[in-house]
Amino acid sequence: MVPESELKVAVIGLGYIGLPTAAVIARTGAMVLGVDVRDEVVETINSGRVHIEEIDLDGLVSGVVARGTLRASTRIEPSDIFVIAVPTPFHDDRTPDIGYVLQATTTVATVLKAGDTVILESTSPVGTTEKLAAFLAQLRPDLKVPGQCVGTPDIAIAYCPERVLPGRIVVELIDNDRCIGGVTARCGRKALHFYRRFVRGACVTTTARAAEMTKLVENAFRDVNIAFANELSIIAEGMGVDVWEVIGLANRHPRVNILQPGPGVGGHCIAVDPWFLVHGDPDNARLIRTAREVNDAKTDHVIARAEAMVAQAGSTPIACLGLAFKANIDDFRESPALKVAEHLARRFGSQIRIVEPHVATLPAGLTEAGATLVDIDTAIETCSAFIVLVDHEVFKSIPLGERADKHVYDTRGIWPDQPETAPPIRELHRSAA
Ligand code: SAJ
Repeated sequence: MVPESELKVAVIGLGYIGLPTAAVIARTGAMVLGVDVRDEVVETINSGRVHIEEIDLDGLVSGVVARGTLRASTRIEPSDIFVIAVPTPFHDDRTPDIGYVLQATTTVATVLKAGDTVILESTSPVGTTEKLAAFLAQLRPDLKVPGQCVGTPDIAIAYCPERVLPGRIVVELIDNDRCIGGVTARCGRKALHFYRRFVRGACVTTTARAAEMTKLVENAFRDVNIAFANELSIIAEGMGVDVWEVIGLANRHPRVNILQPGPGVGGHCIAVDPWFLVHGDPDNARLIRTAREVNDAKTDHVIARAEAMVAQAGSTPIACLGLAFKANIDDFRESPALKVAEHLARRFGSQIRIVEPHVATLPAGLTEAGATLVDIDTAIETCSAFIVLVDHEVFKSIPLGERADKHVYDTRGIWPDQPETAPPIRELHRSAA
């Protein structure tokens, strides 16, 4: 094994996963080069700062940059290990787009040499790592590529999905188990040695296809379970029952563990990845597709109820609490809260006030529609109606649940002790009796 201080690692893609991964590897003493196409991201990191909000990431990055074990560049350099952590979005028709993975592969191919290891971490449709190998073989016919050659390959290729939870990324990068899928068993073993340098959790090897599917299955599992909670919330609303109370009671059963309903599912993972499975087998992925549809439909349901509430509240200012896709983070990707707020702002314009403690300015769409960003105290003073879209910790301490003079629509159940929170009508129009 190459000694820690001499190991050169290139991490391609310095986003929510790539940057923390690069920093955690750099902390072990390896020399890490982070590569990104965005000049401003490279400059920010090289000055010891971060462009994303994530607990403990700023201190970690400033430390490894100061120590000289992490630096960023827009250009790749020869390395021993290449970790690809670029986005894998879907096209408008929801078919997977692995364009960034192939682009990163082209970049790696320019400096790849015998003995190197290429690891894909991006969430990918089953078969992507094999495609990456075939593509590399085309780009570098001088190298023996695993799965594409006879005899011992010159390089190793593996798939190892990230599984970290935004808000806990730095901890989970080290503590979570890793599932490492080699294109061949030898590739898996080489990648395993690398992950053992910085992962405390168990590292388990398998095939690349199984590792790819495992990642998709994990997120589809969560999506299906959230869909169950969201479906329950609409059924309970129609029956005049507090869904959070029912879930709390049902979860007292030793084998029941229902998740929490909300305004829909956001983020770049759970709202996207299940479609990769559906695309892989459209005829049989029936439950997975339905779960996606149920979760998306929950956002439309919340929009309709919120619109009814605003219309009934008259021309008074309305506060939307939260824009992020989930609690205590600044990430708005695929955020149902943002979708609801944008919809309300387009319809009700300057009547809409946004409270989002994690940002200094509103996204352009909201500002253009006339919505304004206010702090929570201003909202309490000036707004008569509140729509809770994100369960940020700071909102939980607001005593709005006890204010009979405010209309409240709490889509996250952050004031669960208030019997009025969930049932229909009273939930929406809790005004002075
Ligand atoms: N949500 C609910 N109810 C719940 C739990 C979540 O409505 O009970 C919503 C959240 O508000 C959010 C969305 O679901 O809008 C997703 O949030 P999340 O916390 O479930 O997951 P992510 O997207 O932050 O991270 C997930 C994680 N996957 C799993 O838990 C199986 C994480 O471990 C993955 O690494 C990450 O996706 C990823 O990158 O794939």
